[in-house]
Order: sequence, then structure tokens, then C-alpha cells
Amino acid sequence: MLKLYHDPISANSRRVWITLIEKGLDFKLIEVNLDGEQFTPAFQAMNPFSHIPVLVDCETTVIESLAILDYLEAQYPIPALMPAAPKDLAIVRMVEMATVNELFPAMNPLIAKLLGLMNDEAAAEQSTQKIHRALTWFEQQLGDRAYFGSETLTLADIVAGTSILFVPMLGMELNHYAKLQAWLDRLVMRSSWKESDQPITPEVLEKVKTRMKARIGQH
Ligand SMILES: N[C@@H](CCC(=O)N[C@@H](CS)C(=O)NCC(=O)O)C(=O)O
Repeated sequence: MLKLYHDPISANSRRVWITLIEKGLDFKLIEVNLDGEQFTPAFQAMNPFSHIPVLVDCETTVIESLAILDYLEAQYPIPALMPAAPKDLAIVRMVEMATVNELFPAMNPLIAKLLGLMNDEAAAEQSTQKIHRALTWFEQQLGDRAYFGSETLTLADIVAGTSILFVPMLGMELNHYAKLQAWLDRLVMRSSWKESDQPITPEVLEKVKTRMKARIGQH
């Protein structure tokens, strides 16, 4: 059986979790306690970089969430979560990459602010502008279709959706992005999203804050 090593509050591992559900696969979730378990020899034998998610499929171990999604799509092609037309394929890849390379880094300072770990208004404003730029671009890529590059769900929806979901929590409304808001509403109605939902409670925020503080050497 497939095994997913994960943390329920990680957007990086949730994208794999949702893909496994959408593909209708049998899998076992193994929670990794990121307060140190990722540095054990047993875990590092799977991922020397000490990061979740890790997918194990019999003899095959795959790290890096986007590589895991590609593996799942190729190994378990039905239902397809990738469009076939070159232009649509490009949209899916662009949206995946822009999520991890543009949106995520822009969100980090605002997450630090939300957690009370950063108090630089100029940096927060700059992040807000970068997020608006990203959201405008995402909405253009969506166009009038139900999903990115397709009328059915794609990997881009899973990758972008699990990240854009956090934007309102950072104090930014999606009101100006009607198509994106409608798309997000469609996503969260799916059973895969409901099943993998982890409410962001004050306890969860505290856990994230403690971990971030430890990483940047504050106590
Ligand atoms: N590029 C990696 C990023 C994975 C990643 O950053 N995982 C975080 C959780 S979201 C992690 O394992 N952190 C543990 C640590 O930093 O010690 C991917 O997409 O899989």
C-alpha cells in the first residue's frame, strides 16, 4: 500500500494527500512530528533533506511534492489530473511553479507577521503587492474555465488551491478576484478537500509559531 509521510498542517503535503484521494488510491498516512522526527536516521534514509512529504510506493520512494504529483499522475493515470493539449499543460506547470516560486515566498513575511514574529510594515506592504500581482496572474490563467487548463480538476488546482486558501487569513480579501473566489469555493466543496481539512485553530498557529521561532533562533 502507498504510504504518505506528512504533517496535516503542511500545504506541501496536503497537495499530495488530496491527489491520492482524488485518484481513489488506497494509502496510509504516517504523521511525522516535525519537532525532530525528520532528523532521525530512519527518516533521513528516505529524505536526506529532512522534509515531508515523502511518498513510498513499494520499492519506490519519492520526495519533493511536485515530483510526487508527477509520479502519481504517470503511475496512476486514471482519473487524469493533467490536460493533454500543450498550451493547457503549460498552464498547469506555470501555475504549479508560480505557486511555489512566487506566491509562497511572498506569503512568508505576512505569515511571520500573523504569528507576531515580524513587525516590518514596509516588508508587509511589499508582500501584499506581490500577492496581488500573483492573484491577478492566477485569475488570468484561469480565464473562463472551471479549472486551470481544463474543465475538470488538474494538479494545478490542487497546488494553487491549497496555498491561495491561506490568503484571506493574512488579511487580504479575494473579493477583487471573483473568478478565483468562485474556483476556490468549488474546490473546498470537494470531498478530498473536506477529508484533508485541518482547521487553523489558535493551537495550530502556536505550534507553527514555536517551530518558526526555533528555526530563526528566537526563544
Ligand atoms: N520543496 C519541498 C518542500 C518541503 C517542505 O518544505 N516541507 C516542510 C513542511 S511544509 C518540512 O518538512 N519542514 C521540516 C523542517 O523544516 O524541518 C516539497 O515541495 O516537497
